[in-house]
Amino acid sequence: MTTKRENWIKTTCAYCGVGCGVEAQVQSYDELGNARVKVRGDKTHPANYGRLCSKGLALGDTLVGEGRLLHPSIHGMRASWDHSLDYVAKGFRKIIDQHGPDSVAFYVSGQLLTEDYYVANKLMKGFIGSGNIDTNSRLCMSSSVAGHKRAFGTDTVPNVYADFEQANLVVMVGSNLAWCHPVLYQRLVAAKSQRPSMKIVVIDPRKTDTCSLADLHLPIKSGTDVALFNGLLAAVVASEAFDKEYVDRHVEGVEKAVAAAKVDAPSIEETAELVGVSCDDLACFYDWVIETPKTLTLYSQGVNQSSAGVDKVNAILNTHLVTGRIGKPGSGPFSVTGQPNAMGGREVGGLANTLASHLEFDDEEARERVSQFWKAERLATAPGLPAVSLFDAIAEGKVKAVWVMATNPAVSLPNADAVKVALESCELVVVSDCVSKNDTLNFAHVALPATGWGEKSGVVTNSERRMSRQRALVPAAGEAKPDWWIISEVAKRMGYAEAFDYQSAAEIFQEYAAMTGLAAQMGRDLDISPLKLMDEEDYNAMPPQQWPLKSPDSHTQHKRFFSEGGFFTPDARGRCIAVSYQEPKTATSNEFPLILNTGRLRDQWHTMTRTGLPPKLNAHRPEPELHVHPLDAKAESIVEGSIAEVSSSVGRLRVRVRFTLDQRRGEVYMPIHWSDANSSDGRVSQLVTPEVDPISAQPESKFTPVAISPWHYKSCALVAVRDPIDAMAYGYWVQQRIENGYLYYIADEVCPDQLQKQIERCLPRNDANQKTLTRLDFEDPKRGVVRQARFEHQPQKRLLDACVVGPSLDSQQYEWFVQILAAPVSVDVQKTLLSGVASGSLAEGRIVCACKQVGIQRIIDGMVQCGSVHALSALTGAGTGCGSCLPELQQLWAEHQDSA
Ligand SMILES: Nc1nc2c(c(=O)[nH]1)N[C@H]1C(S)=C(S)[C@@H](COP(=O)(O)OP(=O)(O)OC[C@H]3O[C@@H](n4cnc5c(=O)[nH]c(N)nc54)[C@H](O)[C@@H]3O)O[C@H]1N2
Ligand SMILES: Nc1nc2c(c(=O)[nH]1)N[C@H]1C(S)=C(S)[C@@H](COP(=O)(O)OP(=O)(O)OC[C@H]3O[C@@H](n4cnc5c(=O)[nH]c(N)nc54)[C@H](O)[C@@H]3O)O[C@H]1N2
Ligand code: SF4
Ligand SMILES: [Mo]
Repeated sequence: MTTKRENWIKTTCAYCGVGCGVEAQVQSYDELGNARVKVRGDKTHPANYGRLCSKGLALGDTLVGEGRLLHPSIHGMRASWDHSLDYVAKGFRKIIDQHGPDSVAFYVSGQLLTEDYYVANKLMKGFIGSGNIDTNSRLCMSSSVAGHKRAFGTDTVPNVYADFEQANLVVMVGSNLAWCHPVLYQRLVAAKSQRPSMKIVVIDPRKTDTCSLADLHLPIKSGTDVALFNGLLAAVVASEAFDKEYVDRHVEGVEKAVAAAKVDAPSIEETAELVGVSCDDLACFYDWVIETPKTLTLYSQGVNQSSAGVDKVNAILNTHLVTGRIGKPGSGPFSVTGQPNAMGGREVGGLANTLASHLEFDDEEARERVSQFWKAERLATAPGLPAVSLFDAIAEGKVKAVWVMATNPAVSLPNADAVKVALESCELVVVSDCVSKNDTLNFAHVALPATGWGEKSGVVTNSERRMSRQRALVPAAGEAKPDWWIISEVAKRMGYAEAFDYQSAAEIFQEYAAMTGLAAQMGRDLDISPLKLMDEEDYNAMPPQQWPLKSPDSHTQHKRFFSEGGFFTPDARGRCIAVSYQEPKTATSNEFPLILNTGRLRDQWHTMTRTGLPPKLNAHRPEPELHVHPLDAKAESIVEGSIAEVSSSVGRLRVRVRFTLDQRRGEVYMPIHWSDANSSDGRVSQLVTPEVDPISAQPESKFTPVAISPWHYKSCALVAVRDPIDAMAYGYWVQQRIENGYLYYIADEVCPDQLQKQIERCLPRNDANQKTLTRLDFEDPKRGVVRQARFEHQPQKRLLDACVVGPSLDSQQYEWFVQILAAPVSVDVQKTLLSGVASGSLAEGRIVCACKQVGIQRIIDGMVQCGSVHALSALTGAGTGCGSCLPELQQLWAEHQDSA
């Protein structure tokens, strides 16, 4: 084994754009070759200084063989690498020869490493000669990219994480930081507890866990951010916060922007009315901004994923430009990135409308230099298709071959059913992934196994422009290969051997670093050219460092942009952009009266291919739920905890309903994580209409008009099994990975008796085993519920499977099912199965704290003994791991105080 046992290897987290430093230690390997890997935060890493969130801490538990794609296949048949690479190269070559370079495309991802991304971009734009490489960052960061370019001349994030600690006012817009960037949130919590005078404002239509830190929450109507920030712009320019000197020296376009803002926001009353918050709250927000030079505005998908995404971004940037509060300690606009290498993809030019290295297609000199640098045979001369149009073009047969890498578009693109139809009709679909099963792989003609986190090695760049190394910890699973290798091998087979003859990731990184020198010479912001001198050893030892990087050892300072102007526009002045509030492209109607908002959960990552594996990450929110204001639900005769049907103009699905006052009336919310791989109906993007921002082409993922209605099912079941069952036939099902097995939430239109028979038929039968099985049936005639369990006696007594079937199941009562296969067969288990009422260790309730596995029941019981959240945390253990559940603990505490 190549990994040294005692050594802690420094690497970077696989998930969000915070880019936390991780230290990992391989402890041992089991007989199946699965590594046991211990993970802790890297105290020396400037992104997290040792902290990790629940997902980061569980990274070691995702390094399991289960579900991995282990070897290449063509049309479902195992194939050698050699044959598969030839097949892909020939397939692409043939289509290009017949139909031209724009008849093929790559659809890539912010989960690729910089080296992978660089090579993919070079192959498509430099050698195939098409702009048709786009990335899932289109769905994520493209509005911020476009907004930055409009205001700054380049895609530059001006500030750094250290500003979180230095700000006196932090405004979070469309960001659920507590769940999506938990370690940054913890930095804010720590800063505020040290300096309670620091103020926090959250602007989000929903009341999220992030609001538990907020001094002010503005639950604006979805989509109205431009009006809100136009109001702010009008207010700041009329106040002492207007920095005339900075504006005179460094900013253009202020007058026009302010004039447009005043049309939108003639008075604070009218703005408050439009955005749907109280006049007092709005005035308070504006006053705080005016009186606080150290204001940091942090924003994310509530801003970007909108048909007015770019305007939202510029509305925010305008307020910073006119106050000169940009790139200074504690003040500036801060777009936080989503994926681990969202920023790296933007650097290399992975978006279809960027050429390479922050250089643009419309710049002839840039094209010439890039062409020379790459010795490109036929450099693309124009931008390619952005994601949504790309899949339209596939459906229309204009794009005939697509290679999908490290993303799951059949789940994550809007109008996801149409994406499936497009893939189905495509002549050649190649998918590189780490898992053997996801919704996109269902359409792959060629499936190529890629190395995943813990196996792969390269560079990622986080939200503050800091590049960190991901390092391999364990050997690749099966025949998996690094993405850069797969792409380069195909490139060689397409006839570009010289340009893609890479021996290592280090070599690619050196080339990329050298290329940024071109950009720097042409007056761009991105420059890491000194790193081209690194040799393999330097690369392996590379510490986290931030760009721009004028010399290899300048990584110790914090680097900010624009405090003294120096924008990357022809006249070096920043631009205020005149923007006006526009109603979202699709309006609600009588047919679709509610607005569907979509987003993330604390412990899941995207389509769950990794975070769906460790049972402890599934316990917090085991089933997809639609959050609805009770009055909206009651208006449609929908009951709390029941399953409703949700429909939009493009799709329809069934989902469990949860009432909450955290939703505005008229708006509902559903998480993005479930897919066909683990549910009948959880793929929320099948509802999302494919509207995009006219400038960035980023989809409007947070605003789809929908209707809800009750689904009249007659029976429900929970089934705990040791191996997966085929649940396809049921009207509604969700699969959850639990300790030692799987749990299925099932509902159907057949009566309970019939459902029970169906379930029995799909339970694993092993006739040889029948003699050693005990089967127990418990009936609860009052509730019409049947509980059933099968015990195995050899080789040891254990519960084989268990189910409960009835006309309706109050989920509160059956949370113990999650633990049933992990519990030893004790009196508690038998009693619980008999009565349906949990006792002993099964009485935990829904899990709140993922690290310490503390359930809601233990927390509620603990409240009576405790005088503070702190004491409650100490008593129950909740929040003493990564701390990501502390906001929820605080909410529960507040609710408890209220009811007391
Ligand atoms: N746990 C977890 N963390 C993640 C991820 C994950 O999958 N799971 N994914 C990562 C990725 S790739 C990304 S991009 C980030 C996303 O991070 P965030 O952007 O913080 O996450 P979201 O939940 O998508 O959306 C944020 C909030 O925008 C609000 N919102 C919706 N519409 C509007 C609006 O019109 N105006 C305003 N002001 N707010 C609105 C939503 O209610 C939601 O609470 O998270 C990253 N971190
Ligand atoms: N409705 C709605 N839709 C959304 C969003 C939303 O808020 N609402 N958010 C959007 C955003 S911001 C994002 S970022 C996207 C995310 O959406 P996706 O990118 O589609 O989601 P993931 O599950 O992260 O898909 C990554 C895939 O790559 C695989 N993978 C992981 N590592 C590697 C690797 O190293 N190499 C290769 N080849 N494969 C790898 C994983 O197994 C997985 O199948 O979803 C977007 N879609
Ligand atoms: S905040 Fe959590 S998910 Fe994000 S990088 Fe840090 S540990 Fe990973
Ligand atoms: Mo994202």
